[in-house]
Amino acid sequence: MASVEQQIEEFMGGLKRRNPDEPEFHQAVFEVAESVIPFLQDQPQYLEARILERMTEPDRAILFRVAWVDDSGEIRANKGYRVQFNNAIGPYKGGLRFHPTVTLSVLKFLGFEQTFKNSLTTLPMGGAKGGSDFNPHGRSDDEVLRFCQSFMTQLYRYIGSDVDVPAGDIGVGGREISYLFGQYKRITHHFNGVITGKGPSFGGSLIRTEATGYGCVYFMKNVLEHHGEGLEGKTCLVSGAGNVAQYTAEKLADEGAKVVTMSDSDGFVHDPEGIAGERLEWIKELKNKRRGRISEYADEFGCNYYEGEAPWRVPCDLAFPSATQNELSEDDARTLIDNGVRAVGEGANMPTEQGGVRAFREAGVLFAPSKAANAGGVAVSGLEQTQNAMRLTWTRDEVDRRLREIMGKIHGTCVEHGERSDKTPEGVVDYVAGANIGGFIKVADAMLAYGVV
Ligand code: NDP
Ligand code: 2IT
Repeated sequence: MASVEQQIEEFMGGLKRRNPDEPEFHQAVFEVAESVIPFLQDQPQYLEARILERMTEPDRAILFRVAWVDDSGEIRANKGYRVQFNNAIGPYKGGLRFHPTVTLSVLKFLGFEQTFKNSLTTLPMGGAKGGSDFNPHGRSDDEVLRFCQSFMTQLYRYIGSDVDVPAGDIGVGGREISYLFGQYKRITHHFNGVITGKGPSFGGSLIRTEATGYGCVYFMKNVLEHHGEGLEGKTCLVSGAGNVAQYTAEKLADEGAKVVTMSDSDGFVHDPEGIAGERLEWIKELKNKRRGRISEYADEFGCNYYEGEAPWRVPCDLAFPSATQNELSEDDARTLIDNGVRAVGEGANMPTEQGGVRAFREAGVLFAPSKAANAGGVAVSGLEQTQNAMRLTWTRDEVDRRLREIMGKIHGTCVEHGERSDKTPEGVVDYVAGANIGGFIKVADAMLAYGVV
């Protein structure tokens, strides 16, 4: 029998041969394989049934053309995608991303991770991801409307409230979800929970907008408390200034922590006074309404702006990468460790490069991987589906209570499977292993039950 390391290498060799030129997908699978293959050594039922091989092949990937007309009357064509990764435990569920960096590799990594994340939430949701290389930056509302209508005209036949339920992600917020749902309804005449993140007047759940950021902070609170610490008084770095970053910052301030940075793709602002209260409201207005740049914050509040840089060299206790994948390199991780970082909560999906993840785990930094830490968003999407199916709405307090409870359960699952890891020092839970193994088991058991599918 080959050693565990050889088995991982062989597995990854096969995956790379079958999926050439998909570096993000390889990275996401490697992180899982590294935790799950050692676990499988005592689980012959999963090994014999080749569950991991099957779980790394999407059920299907749908590719389509999105043609639309810009404001100057020019015809444009973008790529559209929906990767339906795995529906073993429930209808496909996952966001749509509109960003010029979107490729099949990016959506496969996201759909694969989503399968594990959704399994961790305890709700019945499979994994999917979709989107387009369309760039909404600088586009008028009319252009975004025409694009969304064209996108949905292609997508609608592949989704449904019991089939596949999209939501937002980078570049897809309340405006885009409304345009997409409006077009779905117009084509099909169906008003149902086919998409989540809707406005509160047409079936959206309260707290969905806040859920990813709030959930990430609730998860971090669990992590710190489990290790005998708390959030109060902690200095925090947040990257990004979008949906996840805004509500991570908001909840951190509520919990008595201080957020000193936020960023966008042009650079970051460092505000030692703390980004909270009216300063944070100003950022929401800037990003959600005026759609401006984070550099304007530095002019408004008289603090420093660093063009072309990420915030990771600012000394802190906690770091929350909340912008995009691979935004925190191994070097950044070492700088954070040298500066005494205690914990990292991944608000974005796979924001830390592989070498960075290894460095954090080896150094005993409490590292909360995205599958677990940012699962609050999709969890409240799941609660939106529940409310839509029941045709009623829960109060803010009710949804928030359920979100806290779910983040606590995810934490418990991670501890159960990550407590006795040899990848982290004694006494430090390995949340990477915990999330990967915990997410895997439920999906794997369903696939075993179905026979050969
Ligand atoms: P938004 O579009 O609201 O915000 C994205 C932010 O990240 C913006 O500040 C953007 O800056 C920045 N950003 C995007 N791409 C890059 C890049 N290539 N380099 C540097 N900065 C970049 O997206 P969300 O807040 O919704 O998503 C952020 C992350 O969180 C993503 O990884 C997403 O997958 C993940 N996530 C989102 C969930 C949700 O519910 N929305 C749920 C779980 C995870 P700029 O404006 O300059 O582009
Ligand atoms: O990455 C994610 O979990 C999301 N973008 C949210 C998906 C959802 O269906 O709410």
